[in-house]
This record gives sequence, C-alpha cells and structure tokens, in this order.
Amino acid sequence: ETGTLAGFTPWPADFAERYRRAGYWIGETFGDFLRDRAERFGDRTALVDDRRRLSYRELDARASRLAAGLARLGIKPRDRVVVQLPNIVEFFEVCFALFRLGALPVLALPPHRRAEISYFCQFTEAVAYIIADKDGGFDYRKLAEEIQAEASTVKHVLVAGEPGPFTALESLYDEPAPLPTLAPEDVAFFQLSGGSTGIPKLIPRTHDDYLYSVRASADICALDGDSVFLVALPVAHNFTLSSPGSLGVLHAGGRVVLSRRPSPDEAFRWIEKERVTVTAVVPPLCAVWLEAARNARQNLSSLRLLQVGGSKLSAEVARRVRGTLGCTLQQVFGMAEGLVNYTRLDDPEDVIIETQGRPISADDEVRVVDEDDRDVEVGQVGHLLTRGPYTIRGYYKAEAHNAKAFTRDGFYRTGDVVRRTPAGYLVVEGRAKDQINRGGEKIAAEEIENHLLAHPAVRDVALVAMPDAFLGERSCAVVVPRETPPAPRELTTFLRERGLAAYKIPDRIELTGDLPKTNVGKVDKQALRRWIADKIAQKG
Ligand code: J2J
Repeated sequence: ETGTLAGFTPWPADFAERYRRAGYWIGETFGDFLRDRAERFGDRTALVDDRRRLSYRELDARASRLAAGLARLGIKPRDRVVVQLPNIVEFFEVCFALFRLGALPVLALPPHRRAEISYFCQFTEAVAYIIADKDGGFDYRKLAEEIQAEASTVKHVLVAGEPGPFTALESLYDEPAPLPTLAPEDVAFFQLSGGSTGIPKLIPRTHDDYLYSVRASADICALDGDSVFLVALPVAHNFTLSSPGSLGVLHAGGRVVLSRRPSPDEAFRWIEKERVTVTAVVPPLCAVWLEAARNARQNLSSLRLLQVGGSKLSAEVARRVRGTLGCTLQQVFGMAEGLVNYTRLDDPEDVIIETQGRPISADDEVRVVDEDDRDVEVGQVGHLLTRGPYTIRGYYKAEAHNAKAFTRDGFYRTGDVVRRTPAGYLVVEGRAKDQINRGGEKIAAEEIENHLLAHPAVRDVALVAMPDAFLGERSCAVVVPRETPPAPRELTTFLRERGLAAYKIPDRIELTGDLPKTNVGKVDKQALRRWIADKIAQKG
C-alpha cells in the first residue's frame, strides 16, 4: 500500500515542505527513534515500574521481539489496535512493537469502559485489544469479554499479566523478524479528543509531527540524560506522553518512572526513591500534592520542575508551588490535537503564575478571533484558532465534523477562549466548546445527553458545568422528565449500566419543567450554568 492512511487528512504539500526545510520534520519513525536511543544510551535505565527496570537496550530488544510475535498473530501495517494499559513498562513495549510493525495504537485511557472501548474498536475496526489483567481493583478481562461480543473485528485480546481466557502478552515475545519500511509522514497512532460532539473523535498523529513536538518540548524543558520523569497521570495521555513527557525523556536519555497512582503517598515515595527531577500533574492534583508536601516524610528535594496543565490553574495555587516544593512551576496549555504552550523555565514569576505559556514553535500560527473569524486586538478575548507543524488538519474519518472544526485554510478551532499578551503568551479565559473540564478530564456534553435521552423517563436534557472548588468544574445534568420523574440514582445507574466511564457520570442531576432557549431556539446553556451556580451558592 502506498500513500497515507485512508481517513487521514495530510498537511498540504507546501506546508509539509516548509516543515521539513525548517528542520521540524526529520523523517524519523518511532521505530528508528528507539533504535537510535538504544545505540546511544545502551545500558542506562529507560523505564522503571513497580516490578521491573528496563534499560534502553532491553526496551529496544523487547519491542522488536514483541513486534515479531504480533506479526505472527497476523497483525499487519495499518491495522488498528486499541491499547488500554495502566502505568506499567508494557505500555512502552506494546506501543513501540506496534510502531515497528506499522500497526496503529489507539490510546484508550484506564477509566474507559464498555461504551467507549466498544466504540473505539468498532469505529477503527480494530483487530486487537491490549489490556492488563487488573488495575485499581478492576478486571479488564471481564470488559474484554463484553468487547469481543460487541466488536466482531477484534480477533485478539492480549493481556499483560494473568491472561484468563485470552492470550498472555508474555507468550508473544519471539525471535526478531524483518520489519516493514514505514513512511514517517504517515499516521503512527491515534490520540483521543476531549470532544464536544455526540461521538468521540480520534486524532491521527504522524511520526514526523509527534516526534517534532517531543524533541522541541524536551528542549524547552531542558531535559538531558540526568532527567528523571515521574509518570503520575495516565501514561497514554498526550500531556504525560509528549509534553515533553515520557517520550521527551527517552529522547534525551533520561529515566521514566511509572507510578500506578497519582496519590501523594505513592508519587512521593517514587520521587524520593528514584530522585525524580520533573513530573506533570493536573491542577486538582497539584493542590493535593502541595497540601501533602507540607508534612511529607519523604525527601522531595530532587524535584526541579512541576508541570501543571489540562485545566486552568488558579494563581493562588500557582503561587504556592515554589515555596512548598522548592521547584519551578511550568504551566502547560496543550491539546491532543496538537498545539502546546509552555511558560519557559526562566520566565519572570508573574508570567509563570498568570499565563498558560506560549507555543512551542515559531511556526505555530495562532489567531484569536471574534464570532465572525476576524482577528481581535492583542489583549482582547476571543476564540483560539491554530495551525502548525504538529497540529492535525482533520480528525480521523470525520469529514462532516472536520468542515466545522477547521477553517477552510486549515486552522483548528480549539474551542478555547483566550487572550494573548503583548509578549505572545496565552491566558485561557473560558471555553466555547460544549465540554465539561472536570479537573483535566474532558466530558463531551452531547455524548452524555445522548445516553440520557435513551432513558424512557427522560424527555429532554442538557449537561452543563457547575463550579467546584476542587476540580474547577463538575457536571450537572438538567433533566426534563416525562410523566413520571425518574429518581436521580436511577439515571446514574442507567448510565453506568450503559458502560460509561465513571468520570462522565453526572455529579448532580436537576429536574426541571423546561430548558431555557436562546432566541435561535437552542438550549441556553449559559443560563443553565448561571442557574445551577446560583443554586449551589445559595446553599453555601
Ligand atoms: C486551561 N485549559 C487547559 C491549561 C489544557 C499538555 C497539557 C494538556 C493537554 C490536554 C495536552 C489547559 N489551562 N493549562 O494534550 O499535551 C484544556 C483546553 C484544551 C483541552 C485539551 C498536553 N491545558 N486545557 O489537556 O486534549 O480546553 O489535552 O483545549 O486532554 O484542555 O485537552 P486534552
């Protein structure tokens, strides 16, 4: 097969040419990347989890052996494989094995359940689903049984740990076999979009574009062979993977430490034990860590950089980082679709505390526009549009949606409402997309509304954000019932039974006779958000 993957929107030729000439796209594949780092960093430790330590050489060898085993199962270039793994070294062995085969990982997150995984498998026609036996008290093999019943393309379920009725990943490591030649400008894997529509969107990322963002991010964060990065958030999330994340550390020859949980207990133990120098958290976790650090028994003095992103960090919490942890704070405003902004390590303190940073690249084109796509003045609030060397030009197989989510000249409509400072830093002021940001976990309102509309007692529904001191936002479903109003508990149980990830279950359910409408007849979510916020405030 030649050309790029069907359903993928490549960059126009003149842009691709420009990004190559500028040295952003260097023609390296993920497979080459690991081979090269194994040659350079050899016996240095690449990965550490609660059971194993792996050197660069071992990771490289194990990825090749697993690639051979996966090929023998019949997995081919461009086959999609849904990967749902916790923070364990197998995540990297699996991803690099698939990269080497040219098969395409679809990176699911640990909280995803039947509804999400089944959709990813069916939409991508995945041939395999790769899980761990158990994590956080949940048995993923049970979930896999349900997935196999629903997604007929899934021929293989591969399990890290005890396989149960499926195939043990461990049984697949085989003598390395010849690998296909891959095109670095083609899709390497899929990230998931936070989303704002009824069905989740998949984000195709190429070898060229993703590895550019990784290298440039590693430079911005001054990573080197002495860097030790703690993966506290889910390893597959774009932030922890690439900003600069575990891949940035592997690029620089440092060490990646995988914590199963983000709790201060577990994370602080790792920081002390492995002398962690950098880690990435979401704002609520940042607040929890700061609280715990005040009387922590562990020695956290190795920590040099705390990255915070995924949702808006309050200036009050930001201000406490240096005093409490004795390290530099970095705000990170990124998105799995591409654009990532960082405050720089040597930025003045007020920039670090009050802005969400500036783009990685001189070729990240950023526009802040009004409702009619006209640029607003510097300092004015508007919609953020962006295009650049690592920002996608379209979601996977989503032609109709792409026509709305991108401008005709290829700018991605981020749905974020921002203000740009004269120095080119962005401040996130709000959001236009129909999404709830629950402490960094994104919920597409329409997706949940559709599930609730399937309940016989629900006539109409709107899911909106309500303010929350800890998570920033939580979700509230405002439900218009049919004749017999359902009990809130009945609705949440209903959603759970539909196999929805727990973070998507509404935190609160309000019954009402009618949803307010705007003058064009759409549900007035702004009014609903105000109504629910007032209601919460009155109760104190
Ligand atoms: C306010 N909102 C933010 C921030 C993301 C690095 C860091 C984060 C993500 C991520 C990522 C924010 N302040 N600092 O992929 O590589 C909101 C915005 C954005 C959306 C993207 C990375 N940082 N956000 O969070 O794809 O609304 O990526 O558009 O999960 O999170 O979400 P996601």
